[in-house]
This record gives sequence, structure tokens and C-alpha cells, in this order.
Amino acid sequence: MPQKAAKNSIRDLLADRPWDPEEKAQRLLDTLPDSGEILLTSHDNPDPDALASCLALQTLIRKKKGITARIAIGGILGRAENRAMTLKLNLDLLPIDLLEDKSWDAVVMVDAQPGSGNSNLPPQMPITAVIDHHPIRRPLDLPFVDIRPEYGAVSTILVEYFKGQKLRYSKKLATALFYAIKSETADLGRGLCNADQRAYFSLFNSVDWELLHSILKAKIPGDYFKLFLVGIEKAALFGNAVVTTLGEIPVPDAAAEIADFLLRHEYVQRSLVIGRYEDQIVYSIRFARGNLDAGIVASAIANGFGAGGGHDQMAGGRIILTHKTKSKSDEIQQTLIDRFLDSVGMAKFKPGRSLLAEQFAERSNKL
Ligand SMILES: [Mn+2]
Repeated sequence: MPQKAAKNSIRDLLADRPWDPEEKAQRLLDTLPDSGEILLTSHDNPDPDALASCLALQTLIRKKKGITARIAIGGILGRAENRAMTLKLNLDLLPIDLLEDKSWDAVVMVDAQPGSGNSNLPPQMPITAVIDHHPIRRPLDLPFVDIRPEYGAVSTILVEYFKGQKLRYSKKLATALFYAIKSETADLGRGLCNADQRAYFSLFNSVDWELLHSILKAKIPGDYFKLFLVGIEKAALFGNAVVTTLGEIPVPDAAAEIADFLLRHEYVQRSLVIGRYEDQIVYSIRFARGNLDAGIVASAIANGFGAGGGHDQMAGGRIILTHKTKSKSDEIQQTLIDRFLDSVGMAKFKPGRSLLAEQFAERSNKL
């Protein structure tokens, strides 16, 4: 479990590694071309870690090679914080759908791996390098691979690259990386290792706190509140698991926000939130610490009709609907819920109890 790694020394953590994590930056730079066009990409619907690590990599390549790499992302920027981050950091993001006919001298994928089903990168596009912290899907035979599943954030790897190359951060980049590690590890509370703590504190003195605040407290649209209302009203408790279905959602990462929120309920150790976004069913899973891995559950419940994955405490997935009827969508959602409850050992509590009714009963008992 990554949280156990956090208690070990850095020496323990790296003991089984034949390489120096900071040296990897040089290997990456040696792998990339010295001229031409370089594309950086990540998973669809990018989160702060994806955005910050793309920005850091773009900076590294510009400083060391004099090339301005392009950043292309699929999906949309859902969370208000991610939109604020993009605007305030002046990120120049290219929609991935526009890349079909373009060829690149190198393509680098960060915070994602080829074949994990969460990137709309055209499949024929050859990938030169992968830098990620998700569990290794399958061995990759590529010119450069740096996957560190024990790391809480890819941004931590980029901080080590900067250290290895003795580069300084702009305030904006330091703020982006700091925010990425902060949000990905829930303020150093979830799924991290010593390297994340080290990176977080090494950035501390370079953060623009006013900028960070303006991202963290970005104004949120009105429909966000309605989504919480639906998410809470429809939430059902199955033992210590909570499940809710949101119906149509305005942005795909809405499911993750509600899943985070519901996990805070006093009875809840596991949450599953499902929504429908365009022709996809998207879901998010959150686990409190324990011996079950959310990434494995997220992958297993979509088996046969979609793709899922993630980390031990946060994960998700999506199913592209080929039959767009409501009944088909409902059927798949029910299968996801049934498989989830089986996976977390809570199927015996079916059909579940309304989260709100549960709270009311508790309170009236006390009166
Ligand atoms: Mn990440």
C-alpha cells in the first residue's frame, strides 16, 4: 500500500530501483529530438496533476531544447478549479480531436498509459515516452518509460526532473505543481510516498499563495449545487458503502466530486458515483484506507463493456454506449452497482437504505 511506503525512508523506497529518479530527466531529454515538433498529452478530462505535469514538461523541454512543445488534451475541463488553473496559468491546450492528420517528431504521454482507455489520442499515433504513476497495465516497449506506481502524483516525478536538471521554477509553475500534489494526495493524506512529501515541501517557498487561493476558491456554476442535491437525495447506503446515480451530468468529473464528498459521511468507507455524460457512462470510486484497491475494483466492474482503473483510494472508469437507449444505459449502471457491491462485500445489504432517511432516523433516536 502506498501509505505504508510513506513511513519508510527514501533510501528504503528507492532501494529496489536500479536508477536514480533524478537521472531519468536526462534520459528523457536524450530520447527526445533536438528539433521538430513535440506533443505532450495526458488522460481525457485532465485533472490538476495532468495539467501541471504537462506544463512542467513543456517548460523542461523549452529550457533544455529550445522547443515549445504543444499540449493536447481530450475531453473537457470539468471542475471549476481546473478551468481556473488553465486560465490563470495561460495554458495553451489543443483539443486532441484536431490531431488526426498531424504527425509529430515525438509524443509524450503523462499521467496516463497507452491502452488504459482514458485517452482519446488517435491510436495510430506512435508514443515516444510515458511518464506515469498509475499501476503498470502491461509492459511497454517504448524508447522511454518512467512509471512509478508508488508516487502520489506525476507532478512529483516532474519536480525530481527539475531537481536533476537544476532548473528553477516560475511562481506559476511552482504553484501548479504544488496544487497538483496537494489535490492528488488530498493534502498529503492519501496514496503518497516520501518523494511526494519531499516535492511538496521543496515547492513551498516558490508558491504564489494568492494565485493558489484563486484556483482553490474558483467560482462554481449553479448546476453544481443541483448535482450535489441529486447526488445526496439518490444516495443509498449498503453497509459501509454508498452508491448514487446522478443521471445526466454537465461535466464528466462531476462524479469524482460527489464521490469525494460522500466518502466523508460518518458511516461510509467506500463510495461509487455514476453519471451519464454524452454517450458515456462515467463512474468514480473512492475508498477510505484499507486492504481493498479502488483501482482494481474500478477495472473489474467495467469488465466486458468498458475500461476502469486508478489508484488504491481513488479510481474511476467509463463505458462508451453503443446503444444509446435509456434501458441499456440503466442496465449497465445496475451491473456496475451490483458488481461494485459484490467487490466490496456489501451485496448482502441490498436493496440499500436512503442516506437521508438513515440520518433522519439517527437524529430522531437521539431526541
Ligand atoms: Mn495523477
